[in-house]
Amino acid sequence: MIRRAAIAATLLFLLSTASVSAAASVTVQTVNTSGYNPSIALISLASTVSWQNQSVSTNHTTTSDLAGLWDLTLNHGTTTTDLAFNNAGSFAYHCKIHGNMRGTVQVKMAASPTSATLGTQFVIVWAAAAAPTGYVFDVQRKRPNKPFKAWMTGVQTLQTTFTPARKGTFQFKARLRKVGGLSTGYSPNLAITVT
Ligand SMILES: [Cu+2]
Repeated sequence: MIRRAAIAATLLFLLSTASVSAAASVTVQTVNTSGYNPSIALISLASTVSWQNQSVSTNHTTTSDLAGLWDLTLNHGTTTTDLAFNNAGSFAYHCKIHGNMRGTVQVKMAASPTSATLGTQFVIVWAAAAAPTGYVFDVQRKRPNKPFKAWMTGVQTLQTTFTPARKGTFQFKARLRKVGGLSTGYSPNLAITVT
């Protein structure tokens, strides 16, 4: 799910498939042991979270709550550690040294276009790179005036095409799930509008 220094390649892939641009990276600072600032980092698919440890003497970690996704030491002395997130979802993490330090990385889905007339084919994207080995994606869809329902469950594809059969706002959200195990939270909702 996570790659260091592979952002350019990922972006090229994303642009070529869905014409979606990623937002700039978000910087999360640790000044002392009180927590991560901001505690919620909202990023576009394939964007980067840059953790900056501003402490003179205290090390921290950024460690995914879902064991094994990532576990990095943030060394003291204003060092920076970058991670790119290539799967949509809500990724809770913590510091292994200071248990009260908790944060979340929210990775948005993408669509192209995001608004179009009836009959248009949309590309709905929940990943810019394959899920880690042993993981799959769950994607839910919300039709106009209906609740969210399972749409793609346990898939390994990164995106799909979707041609809505009616006008209105459709929404989507995705998560990463370990086969037979725990999952991340769902991503923020992605909305497309059919006029
Ligand atoms: Cu810490």
